[in-house]
Amino acid sequence: MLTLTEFALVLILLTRLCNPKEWKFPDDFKFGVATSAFQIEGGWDADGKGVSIWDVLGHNRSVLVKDGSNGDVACDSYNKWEEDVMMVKNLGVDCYRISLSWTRILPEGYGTKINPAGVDYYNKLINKLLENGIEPVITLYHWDLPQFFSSLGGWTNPVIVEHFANYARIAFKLFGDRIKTWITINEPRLICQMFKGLVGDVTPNFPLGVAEYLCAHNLLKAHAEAYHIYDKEFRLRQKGKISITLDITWSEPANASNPEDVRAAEQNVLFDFGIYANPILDFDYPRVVIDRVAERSKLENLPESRLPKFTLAEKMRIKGTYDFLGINHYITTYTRAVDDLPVNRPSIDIDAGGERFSDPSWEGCGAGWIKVVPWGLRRLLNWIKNTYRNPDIIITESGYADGSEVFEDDGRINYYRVYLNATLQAILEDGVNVKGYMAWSLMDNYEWIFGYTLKFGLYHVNFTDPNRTRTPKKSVQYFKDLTRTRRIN
Ligand code: PNW
Repeated sequence: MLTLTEFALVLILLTRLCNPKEWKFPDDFKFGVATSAFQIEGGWDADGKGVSIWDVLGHNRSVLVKDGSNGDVACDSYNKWEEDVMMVKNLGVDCYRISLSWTRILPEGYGTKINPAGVDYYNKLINKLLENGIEPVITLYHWDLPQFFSSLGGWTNPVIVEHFANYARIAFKLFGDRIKTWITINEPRLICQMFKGLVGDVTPNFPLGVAEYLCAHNLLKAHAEAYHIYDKEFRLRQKGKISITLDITWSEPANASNPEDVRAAEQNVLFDFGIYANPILDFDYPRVVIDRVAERSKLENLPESRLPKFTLAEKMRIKGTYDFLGINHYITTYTRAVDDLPVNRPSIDIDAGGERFSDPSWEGCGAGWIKVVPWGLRRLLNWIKNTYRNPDIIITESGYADGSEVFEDDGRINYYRVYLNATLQAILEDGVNVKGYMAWSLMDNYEWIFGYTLKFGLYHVNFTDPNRTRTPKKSVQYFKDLTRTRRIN
């Protein structure tokens, strides 16, 4: 005779056998690869392009870049775009995420003086992708701010909102007839917290703990304006979707049975990610962010909170401005609760509290800040599902860096295998609505302040060769098999 438990186990086994859930990506799931304009195009002053803050950083302050390099030529995609399209096609992916260079289209950054050569470049690229059955996914802003806005304080100045809206409208008008997926802004956290709304080498008196919040505030408004312009003026005819891409670092409590650690870990996610996600997917900034910044501002004897307040009308205008949620994910850390640091100089890190660390046993890669922790991705996907009513999610970046030239890139292959498996677990076992996964990156490229020292590409690029020759790494074959079978081997 079977006991009740044994009977239950046999029953579960039988149901599993009769209904084997196919370990396969759903038919509507999209695979893709991603790049961004400044990191690959080069042609920094070609055919009437205007100057961006990253051009200026690379020319005047390249000491800030690890190898002293700039993006003047980068992967030379301004000239080699046809080859890029063939590389994407070879992978068998459904889409290619690129970004537009604001100053290639509007050299001055503001107004309506459009550069025809820039428009021509993106038209050719978009059309070629479509001819080859690849969907172009377009990010309007991937960090290359027109230099003009820099002296005005970049994203910390509210005038940016109308100028971004103006640029967005021009882009929808020029290219929207062929674009089904738009992303307004890539990774506000990095723009505001790492680069302080500019490019990051801030002066000693820079208002830390203030500028980051001003930047976030303006950026959220700019995103919402672009969304509403699309919604009101273009959606009916163009029938696309539009949202934002937020980067999310997963923060796991150091000790899950210690409520203080649990609170500290979630607080970190809310300060990094919720500060942008909440106003868009819920309403206003997260309560804990509002309260903590107000409380600490008071301790600092400030007349009001360093976190600006939205009016009710603004909250309403930002709420719901997403057709899906784009996320970029690279990092998982543990967080433990620590006593708040004394009031000294304000900083967003102190506002967020807690202490982050990673497990030394986690496998690393060329980029010290990336560790291979696939369960972090699964947890964060579930957290988003539970916190924001299960939105459609597109993973718009995820990737692995080598610190040197590696062609037999088994580390990268393993990374994609385990991260894609975590994605599949989230979809099939947890019911998270993940609709796509884009690998960062199609090819090695200009990795911001790391210059050309970090290699994220599926294709290798030879940066000492004037031809910028591209060569497939072993991971290209892995991706071809993945997109053909839609299974993780
Ligand atoms: C993203 N971090 O940046 C960007 O969207 C890409 O342009 C970039 O090339 C890619 O990730 C790889 O770095 C990030 O330190 C940079 O947490 C740094 C972090 C996260 C994202």
